[in-house]
This record gives sequence, C-alpha cells and structure tokens, in this order.
Amino acid sequence: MKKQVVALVGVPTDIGAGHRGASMGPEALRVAQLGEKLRRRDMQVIDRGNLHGPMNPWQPPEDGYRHLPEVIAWNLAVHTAIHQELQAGRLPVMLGGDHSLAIGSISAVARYCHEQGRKLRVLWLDAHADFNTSQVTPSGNIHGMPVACLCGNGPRELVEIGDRVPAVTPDVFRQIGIRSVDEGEKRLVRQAKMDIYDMRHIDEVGMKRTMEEALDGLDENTHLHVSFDVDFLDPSIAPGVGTTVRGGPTYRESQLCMEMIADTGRLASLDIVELNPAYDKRNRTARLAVELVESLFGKSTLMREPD
Ligand code: B3U
Ligand code: MN
Ligand code: MN
Repeated sequence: MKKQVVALVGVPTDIGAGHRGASMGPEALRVAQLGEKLRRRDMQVIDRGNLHGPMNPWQPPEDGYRHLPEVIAWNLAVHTAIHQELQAGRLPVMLGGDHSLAIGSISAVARYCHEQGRKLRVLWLDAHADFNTSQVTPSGNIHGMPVACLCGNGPRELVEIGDRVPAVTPDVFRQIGIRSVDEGEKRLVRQAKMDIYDMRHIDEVGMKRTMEEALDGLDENTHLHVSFDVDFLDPSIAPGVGTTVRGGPTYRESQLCMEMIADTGRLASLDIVELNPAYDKRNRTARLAVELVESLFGKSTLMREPD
C-alpha cells in the first residue's frame, strides 16, 4: 500500500487571539517531535515550514473586530497552502497559531470537497463554540468567530475566502467538549441548530457514546476534518493555552476521542491550534498534543506498531 503523505504547515501567528504566544505553537509542536512521531507511524511526513504574514500590532478592536486586515492576510495564505496540499493528495496538518486560522484551512477543505464531489464532516474539539459575530463578541477577538465566518456570518473578506459563500453549512459541524459559550453566542448557536456535544452531554452519556453520535453517518465519500483547539483538554493536563476553561475532557477521555476518530479511517485533514508555549510548563502541553495526534493517526496499546 502507498504511504500516506502528511504535510505539516506552520502558521506562526496569534493575530486572532486575546493573549500573545500561540505564534510559538508550530515550533513547540516540532520540538515535541510531531514529525518524527508520525514518521514512526509509517507515514511520509513533509514539513513545509512556516507561512508568512503580518506582525501582531496588538491594537484594540475596531467595529467589533481586532486586527481584521491582518487576520484576512493570514487566512488567505492558509487557504492557498492547504488547498495546494489537498490537491497534491497529501493530508494537511495546519500547525497554529490561533483558531481564527481555521477559516483559511476549512474553507480550503470545503473547496476541495466541492471539487471532488465529496461530503464534509468537521469535528470541532474545543472548550468554545467560536460562533461569535462582531455584534455579540465580548472581546473582538476573531478566534472566537471562525465557525460563524465559515457559515457565512462575518466580515465579507473572511466569508468570501474559498469558492462559495457560505463555505460550509452548520450541519457539517459536530462540536465536542464545549463548556464556554457567550450570552449572545448562545442565541446564535441555537438559531443555527449547531450540533453541540457539550461537557454535560459527555458527563451524562460518556465519551464513547458521544463519539459514536458525532461520527455517525460517515461513509467512504466523507472527508473528515478535525479542528483541534488544545483548550478542549482539561487545563490540569493542558495548561499551555491562552484561554483555559476548567471541566474539560480528561487524559483518558481525550485519548478515547482520538482513537475512535482514527478507527473510522476517514481523517483527511487536521488543525492543531491555540497551543500557547508562553503559558506552558516544559512543553508539556505540546507533548500531550503530539501524543493525542499519534492516537488520532492510529496509535493504540495493543495493535502492532509499524516496522
Ligand atoms: N468566546 C470568547 C472567548 C474565546 C473564544 N475562543 C477562545 N476564547 N479561545 C470570545 O472572545 O469570543
Ligand atoms: Mn477555538
Ligand atoms: Mn477554545
């Protein structure tokens, strides 16, 4: 069988975040040996290095958006790079960077799915719903808005990245681990009928059933994208993020989550975002993220490792 080719694309910016430091995420993941560990799983790994874009000017929001021109510039670069990797038959892994960059990556994935006639499912692993708009955002930080932008609710230049508007419809998303939704945002997620598996749901039915539900209905023609915001994890195991929210999935729950995604065999693209080495201890959160990504790519306790 031909080896799966994974392309790592670093996007070193915190342009959409409320704390500085996620710009160091790509390097922290490399230091934690993401590439080497995936290579050991019998994949060919190409590290494309980092994309380039504007510096973070650290300005207050204007008209409800912070750093909008810079967020647009970074996302255009992400869109182009991720679409190129998909067209070349590679599995792109976007190393963020903050979560606003998922506008670029997921619009590229959606465009590729349209071109190939494939269905799309996005698993959004996050403490937050990221469904804010300029009218309801408490912060103006665009990393709280990517899902809304992808669904057509956002500034024109972000909504129009990609081949159609909206890039996706709310029904492609399954949001898992959610435990922080702002007041105005609650109304919007209800209106859009977002499929949200919040922490209460995980507490009540367990991670196993949650993932069975979130992965239900995938078939051979489905492209599965995982958008992994590291603040999905409980802060006791993953302190290295800008916005910790207590009460997240444990080590064991998150491993099971990743393993069940791997078992589908459908994973076709991935974002790893919001890792913030400035808040981390000894790169512990990066190492955990890499370990979980190994599980996402099929590492398991009892199955033989590739030679
Ligand atoms: N919902 C809040 C906080 C937030 C969203 N995403 C992150 N933090 N990482 C906001 O500012 O929109
Ligand atoms: Mn997020
Ligand atoms: Mn988050």
